[in-house]
Amino acid sequence: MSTTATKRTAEAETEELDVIIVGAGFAGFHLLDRLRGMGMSVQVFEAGNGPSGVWYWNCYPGARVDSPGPMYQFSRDDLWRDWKFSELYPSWQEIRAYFHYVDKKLDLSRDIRFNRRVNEAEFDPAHNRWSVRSSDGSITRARYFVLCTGLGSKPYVPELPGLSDFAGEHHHTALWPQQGLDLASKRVGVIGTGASGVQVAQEAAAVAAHLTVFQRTPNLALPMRQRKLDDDTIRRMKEGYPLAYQKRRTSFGGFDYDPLEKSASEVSEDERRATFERVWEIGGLAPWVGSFNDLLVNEQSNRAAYDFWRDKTRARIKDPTVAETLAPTEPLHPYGTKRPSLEQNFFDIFNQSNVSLVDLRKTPIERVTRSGIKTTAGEHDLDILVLATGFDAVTGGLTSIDIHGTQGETLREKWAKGVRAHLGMAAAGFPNLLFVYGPHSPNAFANGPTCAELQGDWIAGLLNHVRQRDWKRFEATAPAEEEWRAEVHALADATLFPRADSWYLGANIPGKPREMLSFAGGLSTYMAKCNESAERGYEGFTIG
Ligand code: N01
Repeated sequence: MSTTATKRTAEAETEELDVIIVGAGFAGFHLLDRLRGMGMSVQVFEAGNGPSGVWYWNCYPGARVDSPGPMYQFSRDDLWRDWKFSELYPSWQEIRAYFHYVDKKLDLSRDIRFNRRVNEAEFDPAHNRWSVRSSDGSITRARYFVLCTGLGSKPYVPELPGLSDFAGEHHHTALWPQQGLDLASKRVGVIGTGASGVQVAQEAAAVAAHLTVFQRTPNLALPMRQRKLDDDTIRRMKEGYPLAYQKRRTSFGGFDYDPLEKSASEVSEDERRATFERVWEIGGLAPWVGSFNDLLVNEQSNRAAYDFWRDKTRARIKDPTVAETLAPTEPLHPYGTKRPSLEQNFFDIFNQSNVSLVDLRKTPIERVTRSGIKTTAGEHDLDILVLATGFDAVTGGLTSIDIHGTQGETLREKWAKGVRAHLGMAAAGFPNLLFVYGPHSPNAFANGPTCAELQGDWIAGLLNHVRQRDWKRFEATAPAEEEWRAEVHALADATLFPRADSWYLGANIPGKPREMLSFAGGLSTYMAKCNESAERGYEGFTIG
């Protein structure tokens, strides 16, 4: 922190806490409750004006989670017993309502400071304290600093020449106006066809005068199989919750199912087809992570899955040119190596007369003009431009805070040379700092609430261990984080993931090192390794 900032510390607030947490999403909520229950003084700093993490910011039309509601909540029975989502895949409105429900039940808000974005933090080695500065100028000190900023808290807006000239409204999906924006009877353009672009396009197609979707890479989206849940269905589903929550703690992806114990390469053509059909009917992420166990490692199996997806998808699209753009004969990247989104009628909207598709690979954007978008093929007049262009994912939420460690560099500077994060939760040179859902943890490959609970409990265990011994400081060692990095990369190299330019690899952000950011070995293996480290007295950390 600058000298000015340091001076301010003396003059301004001198509040001392045990723990500062950043972010009031699933991870922040879970840790606040756990650590407070251990008798620690804890405060959560949250940039939004309310809880729910990404769901506070992502309130664009159609935003909804693509984990089923029973999995997308805390596993505590005192919480799930009295809660019900009305749809299998809940909307942002219902998820926000869920957070308010949990907040009230656990009385969390009294320790959350909303509208406080944390901008800067510095470790003071003389006192083993973090000084944390937030957007209102206040500085708070704490023994431990825990970042629960999530995967997608730093929106990415690409450099589009002329964007500021646009006369209509333009918004990134994750910075959507809280008061909403009416798309009805407007000419709407959507740039990007990731999960956000797919969802907003589906809604816009239903009400807009015209919708133009600007696609650079096809989304190998899977059928969501959304449905309403009546009370009777919910009651029956709840009978299975205890087992499902037990299962999700030990599964590969933090869901109540695992990939099949069979590879697509070992079965007959008929069996392969029948299995693809079966998981397709289940829908959701099942055709991705509930299917054959070699789809993401074996090229032939992967191609079979792609061909199945392509044929199913093309059958829904009337115009052959549009079909070839949305679901090409030859895949642009292996199936499932970019995050498949869940769609309800995404491919059908292109049969409507008010929807058109622009293939940016053939006709790239030249510039944004006052009245719309000019591609190499012509102009598209728009009233509203939606930037569904994604995030500086996984690391962006952490590196956008100026976090000064003990080696004279910020976390951003350290990771500009490639991520190093022991067990995906701690970094050498940054004592008493931990992060949940961070790089080199299973983040992108694990259901959020499961990960929040498991990593949160592990972190609570570490802090308890340190506190009981009255130790002042813990820190990941440099060799441990190098070893962990090598393991993360080796796991990724054994898969097809490195063959796609995805946010899993940071490849969507110009200048970001291209490297695997997620532990691809599964949540259960990951937690076993974390627990092994704990059993050996937190191997890979210096504590004292
Ligand atoms: O972002 P994305 P997202 N010109 O990075 C395109 C979670 N999430 O917000 O693929 C033109 O996936 C880019 O094109 P390309 C979920 O984990 C979950 O949609 O790089 N296009 C891509 O099509 C998800 O995976 C939910 O060629 C440009 C799109 O923008 C993650 O967040 C809902 C461009 C970005 O897609 C991110 O999803 C929403 C440019 N200059 C998000 N730059 C649910 O739970 C980028 N693009 C349902």
